Formats: sequence, structure tokens, C-alpha cells
Amino acid sequence: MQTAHSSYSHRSIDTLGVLALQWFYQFFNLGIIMSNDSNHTDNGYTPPKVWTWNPGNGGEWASINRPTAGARHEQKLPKGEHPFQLYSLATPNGQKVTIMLEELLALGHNQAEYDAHLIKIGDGDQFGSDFVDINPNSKIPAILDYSDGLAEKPQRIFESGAILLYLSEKFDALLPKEHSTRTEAMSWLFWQMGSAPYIGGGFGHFYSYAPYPMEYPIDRFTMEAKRQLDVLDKHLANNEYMAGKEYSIADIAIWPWYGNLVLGNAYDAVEFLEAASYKNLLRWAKQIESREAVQRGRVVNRTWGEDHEQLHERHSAADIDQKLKDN
Ligand SMILES: N[C@@H](CCC(=O)N[C@@H](CS)C(=O)NCC(=O)O)C(=O)O
Repeated sequence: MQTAHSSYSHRSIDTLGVLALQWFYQFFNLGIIMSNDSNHTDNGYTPPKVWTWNPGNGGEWASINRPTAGARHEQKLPKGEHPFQLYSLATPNGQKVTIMLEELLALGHNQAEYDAHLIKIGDGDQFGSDFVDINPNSKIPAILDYSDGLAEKPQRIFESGAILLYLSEKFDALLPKEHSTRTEAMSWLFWQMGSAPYIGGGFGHFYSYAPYPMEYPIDRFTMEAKRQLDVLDKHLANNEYMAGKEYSIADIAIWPWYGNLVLGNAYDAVEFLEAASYKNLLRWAKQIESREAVQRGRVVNRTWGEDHEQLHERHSAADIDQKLKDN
């Protein structure tokens, strides 16, 4: 092993050869830097003093990504008859809200009736003027609450975690009442909000969407993704649900990301991540998946997959009934 004080004479001929090559390539700016491990090369990119936007460098999402916020075009949003108007897409963040609304309806909270309108993020609908008024961050899901005297001035809610919390407080449901268990549910809810970007924007992006496979980011985010799967697996070894014995918004937040991942519904990464080894997490993922409200919620605003899984818009329970009957 080399130490910081090693002299060149202690280095192998191979190492000296690599150093000479590095110098040669750097000197002639040939764009290849080699380390002692010849698997490690990069494209010689050196960040400029000030970053400038290069449209087209965003992989699969290149056409919609820009470094600025705000509305890009005028776009009216449709409005249905129900108290809640949801503007979304069935990504994991979108599924959290439709599963929650379906759970509330299953519990008999008729005031949770909703219209689910489709926001096509690949087409840039999230940058339309009406949508940006509901979510200045231009991301689905976003919801308007027109119920209980809010008809004139609906309450906007954005950020999926905030929407779950708003709905559970409004209907006094799916958040444990006992203080310590409730606190546990909140800890896991916020854990999910902070952790999932490493799965979606990190692991998922570099494993599935980046223009070509890159070892460094895939290694970095796979390490983190597996660490998070292990966090959940260890917790679920001793807990039926995330907050203990009670199903809650913590499960509803976590399942669409981590349940879908280990069940093979996201990023096609079951083998790569050795998902079968997270036995407690898989047990929980299947248990949540078998809930009727989860099966109903996951198809809403979905525009990909099998036909029987795709319900682009939802305006009544019958829309979902019909879709699931098609299966
Ligand atoms: N922290 C937000 C994240 C929402 C989010 O990232 N939404 C994605 C789809 S899963 C989106 O709308 N992306 C469109 C874009 O980035 O332009 C939440 O949980 O609501």
C-alpha cells in the first residue's frame, strides 16, 4: 500500500507508467485522466468558473429541464365537481396522494371525493400558469381543496408529504392518535421526503434515464439506495407497519417509492439491487400492495403499463371500478 510519503522509487513500474500517461494526456489536453485503476476514466470535464446552461444535457428529461422557475406559458386547468381537485401523474409522488384519497374514501370519508386531472410532465404541463399558481415549484402532485366554505378561495397544497398531512388532519385519519406513535409516523414521513430523492433523482436517474451508464454516480447512488433499503428492512423486521401496529401516512408515503422498487415496478432494478434479500421489506411491500385502496390509487393518472393499469383521469369511483374490472 502506498503512503503519502512514498517516493517514486517505491512505486511499481506500472504506476510510474500510468503517471507518465496521465501527465501526457493532461499536458496535451486529450481529455482522458487515468487513475491507477484503469477502469476509472473520465471525460476530462473541468467545471468552468461560471456554469452556463447547455440545453440537451439533461438525459431523458433534457427537453423540460431549465435552470429557472415560474410559468412558461398560459394554461387553464380543468375543474370537476368534487371537493378535491388533484393535478397529478402516477409517479411514486403522485401515487401517494391517490392512494391516500382512496384510503379515506374506503374509510367512509365521502368528503374526500376527488377529480384527478392529468399533468403530463413530459410535455411541460407543470409549467402552465394555472398549475404554477397551485405549485410554484412546478412539480406534481398538487391539489386544491374546495370543501367546507373554501369554494370561493380553495386551499392549495403542494409537496406530497404536506398533502398527506393535510388530508390526515382534515379527516382525522391514518395518523396515529397516541403521541409517541404519531411522532414515529411523522419521523418516517419526513424520512421518506428527505430520502427518496436519492432513489429517484440519484439511483433511478443514473441507472435508468442518464444518456449512458456512468460508473461513479451509479456506484454512489446504488450504495445509498441499498443502505436505505436496509434501513427499512431492519425496521420492518420488528414492526408490522412503519409506525408500528398501525397503518398510517408513513406507509402511504414510503410504499410508492420503496415498495414499488423491491416489487419490480420501478427502474427494472430488482436483480441489480438484490431486492429479494430485503425479506422484511418485501413482506411489508406485498402486504401494502394487497390493500384495495392501493390497487385503486396506483392506476389513477397512470399513462404507461398495461391498459388495465392506466386510468388517465378519475372523476368517480366507477371510473376505477371499470378499469379494474377490465383486468
Ligand atoms: N418533493 C416533491 C417532489 C415532486 C416531484 O419531484 N415530482 C416530479 C414527478 S415524481 C415532477 O413533477 N417532475 C417534473 C419536473 O421536475 O419538471 C413532492 O414530494 O411532492
